[in-house]
Amino acid sequence: MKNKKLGINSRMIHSGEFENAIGSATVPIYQTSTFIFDNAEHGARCFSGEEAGYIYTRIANPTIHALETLVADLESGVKGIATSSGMAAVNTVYMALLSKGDHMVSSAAVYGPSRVVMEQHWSRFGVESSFVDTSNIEEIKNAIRPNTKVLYIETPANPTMDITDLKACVEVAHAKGIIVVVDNTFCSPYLQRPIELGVDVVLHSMTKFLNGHADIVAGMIVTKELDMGAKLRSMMVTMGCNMDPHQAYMVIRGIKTLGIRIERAQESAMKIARFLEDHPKVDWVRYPGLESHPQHGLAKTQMDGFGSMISFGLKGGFEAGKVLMNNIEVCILAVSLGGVETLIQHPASMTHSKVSAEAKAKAGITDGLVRFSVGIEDAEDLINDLAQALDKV
Ligand code: LCS
Repeated sequence: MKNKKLGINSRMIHSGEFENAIGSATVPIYQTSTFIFDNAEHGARCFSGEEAGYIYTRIANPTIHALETLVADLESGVKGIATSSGMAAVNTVYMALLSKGDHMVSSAAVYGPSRVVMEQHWSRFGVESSFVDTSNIEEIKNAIRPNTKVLYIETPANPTMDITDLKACVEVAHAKGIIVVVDNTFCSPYLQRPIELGVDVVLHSMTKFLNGHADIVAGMIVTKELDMGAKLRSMMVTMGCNMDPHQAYMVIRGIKTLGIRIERAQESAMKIARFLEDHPKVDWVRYPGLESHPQHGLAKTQMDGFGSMISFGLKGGFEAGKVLMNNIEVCILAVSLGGVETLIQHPASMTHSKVSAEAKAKAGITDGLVRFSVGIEDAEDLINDLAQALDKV
């Protein structure tokens, strides 16, 4: 972590550990499944932990290690554990931190599968869960039980854009020995570093902003403490949800432009949010940068910028939203987010379709909600595109 004192944009380019044997300007792709031992004794020492050394790519690989140390540095953590996808990161955390009879309190609005896997699958192994509005600290306090082990938060939440006060959560949870986990996908470390606010574990779908080019699926876990890092790494290795070296190379490449991509996208997002708020066919807009966002004040202090995710609803509800989605020309109708291209999707029938109707209603994921991930195209083109599609509504 020799670059710790540099600014975050410099660290995006220069952080990350790798042994540079021949002066490569970028991190090479070590596309190998296994590593040669000097002799039998060396192999035994690597396995016993007596000597550090690469053994097998599911356990560790130099390209993946460079990415893990890079993201850990950006998140102000001590250990990074790369995973094959964001869901692999979510499940590694659930499996390592929750046992039969344990309970998790989570934001009600989270990425659909992060909730569904808990309610439909981890419940089969005796793990209990409660999904509450974590933007209201009282709801968290009321949901905590004697067996609560994990508080799991998404802020801003997918797709409602609700914002949770992380410092307040840490205070409440740590007083009861509860581990705080934050899915930081919507912000990336460029906009929010939960570990600096006391959070224990941060995870990412790096498929989104960190990679940023809609061409890779990848995940990452970062921990505040070394022991927690070792525990989660051991679970990732055992479950076999490791990253591939090529995937790691692509994400390292993407991260180099994370700062400029986010600056550009969030500048456009602010303009688009204001355009939508003023449009007669738009019923409501949820963007942390708007004064009308209920947690706008908290967003200003907790985040270093408002990001590029917007949720909104049209006066004509879902039918009007469908007309909008079917008539966009520059924006792309697709799930995922955080890439250079602007994406539009309908959570109730797409990313959150497996969440029960009752849970969706309680979490504020209404049928009329349309989610917008602003890319780095010209803002004027995006606004003109929305305007022409809204004309058809
Ligand atoms: N966490 C959040 C906040 C996400 O938005 C996603 C994916 C995941 C975790 C899972 O990551 P993955 O395994 O896909 O890398 N979110 C998606 C979305 O909103 N649309 O498509 C995927």
